[in-house]
Amino acid sequence: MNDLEQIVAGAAADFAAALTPAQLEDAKARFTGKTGLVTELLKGMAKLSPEEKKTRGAAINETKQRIEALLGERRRALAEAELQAQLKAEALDVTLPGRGRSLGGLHPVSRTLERIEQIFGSMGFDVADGPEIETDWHSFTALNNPENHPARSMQDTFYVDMQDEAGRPLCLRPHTSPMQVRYARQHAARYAANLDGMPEIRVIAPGRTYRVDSDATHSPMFHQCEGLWIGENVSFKDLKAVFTDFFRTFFETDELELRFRPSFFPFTEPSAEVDIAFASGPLKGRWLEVAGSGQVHPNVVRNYGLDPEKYIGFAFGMGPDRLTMLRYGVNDLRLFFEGDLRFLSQFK
Ligand code: 2NL
Repeated sequence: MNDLEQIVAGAAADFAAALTPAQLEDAKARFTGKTGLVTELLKGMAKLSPEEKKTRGAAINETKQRIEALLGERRRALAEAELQAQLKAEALDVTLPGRGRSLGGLHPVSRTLERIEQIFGSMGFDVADGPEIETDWHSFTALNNPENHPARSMQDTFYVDMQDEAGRPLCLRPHTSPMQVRYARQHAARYAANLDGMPEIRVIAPGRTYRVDSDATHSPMFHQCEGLWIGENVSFKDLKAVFTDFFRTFFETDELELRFRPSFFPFTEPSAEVDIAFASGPLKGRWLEVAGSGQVHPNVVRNYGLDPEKYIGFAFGMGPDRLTMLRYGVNDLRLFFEGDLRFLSQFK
C-alpha cells in the first residue's frame, strides 16, 4: 500500500469511528482541513520537477476525491441514523385505546334550584343570596322566636365560636329566612329615605342551610328555598295561586292537587303546611308534604322596619332536596351529598 492509499484507509477508519456529525467534521479536518494530511501533501509538491508534479498532483487529487466521497457517505449514514433514532423515540402507538374526556353536568339539586329560580322569576320574584354564617338575631330573634326557645339551642343549630362586629353570637343559618329579613330591611330603609311609597317585596332566598340532624331523610347540610311577598294587599289567595302555579310548573303536570293544612310556625300567623298529590304515576293519590307557609307575623313585619298595620303578606319555605327526590324518584337524601359519580352521572 503506498502512502496515498494508506491515507485513504486511515480516513475510512476514522470516519467509521466518528459516531456524531461533530466527530466526523473533526476527522475530516485531520485529512482535508487547512493543516490536514492531504493539504500537507500538496504543499510538499513545491520541490518536485514539473513532470513529477503532474503525476503526483493527479494522484493526490484522486486521493482527495476518494476521501470526500467517503466523507459524504458517512455524513448521510449518520444523518439517517439520527433520523431513525428520533422516529423511534417519538413513536406513537396509534392502536392504544383513547383515554376519553367525560363531560360534567349540573348536580341534580342545582338543577332544581335553577328551576325554582326560573319559575319564581317568571312570577316577578327577585333572587336573594347571602351569608351562611348568620347572626342569632337574623336567624331567630327577628323571626319572632322567643328568647331561650329550644329551637335556638345546640339541639338543631350549629353555633360557631365567633361573634359579629357588634359582639352578637353567630351560627350556621338553619333556614334562609335571615336573608329575607336582610332583603326586606334593606328595601324598607331605601324606600323610607324617599317618600315615593314602597313597591312590593317579592323575593326568594335559595341556598345551603344547616341543622344538627343526620339520617336517610336529613343531612346536616341541606338546601332550602324560602319566599316572601309583602305589599299593601297581599293575601292567602295570592299564596295559593303562586303555589299552585309553582308546583304544577315544577312537576310539569296540571293534574296536581294542593291542600293547605293548619299548622304552627313562630314567624307566621296563621300558618299552613302545604301538601301536594299527583293524579298519576308511582306516587298517585298520596298526600306529600312539600312546604310550610303562612301570613307573616306582625312582629316579623315590624322587624323588617315596616308598619304591620299597613304592610301584610305571606312567606313560605320548602326543601329543594326533597323536591329533587320526588322529581327523580330518589329514596335516600344522602346520595346527593356523597359525590358518587355512579349516582351523579345519571343526571347529565
Ligand atoms: C318549613 C317551614 C316556613 C317561613 C318558612 C318565613 C320567612 C320570613 C318570615 C316569615 Cl322572613 N316566614 N318563612 C314561613 C312559614 C314556613 O317554612 O317547614 N319549611 C320547609
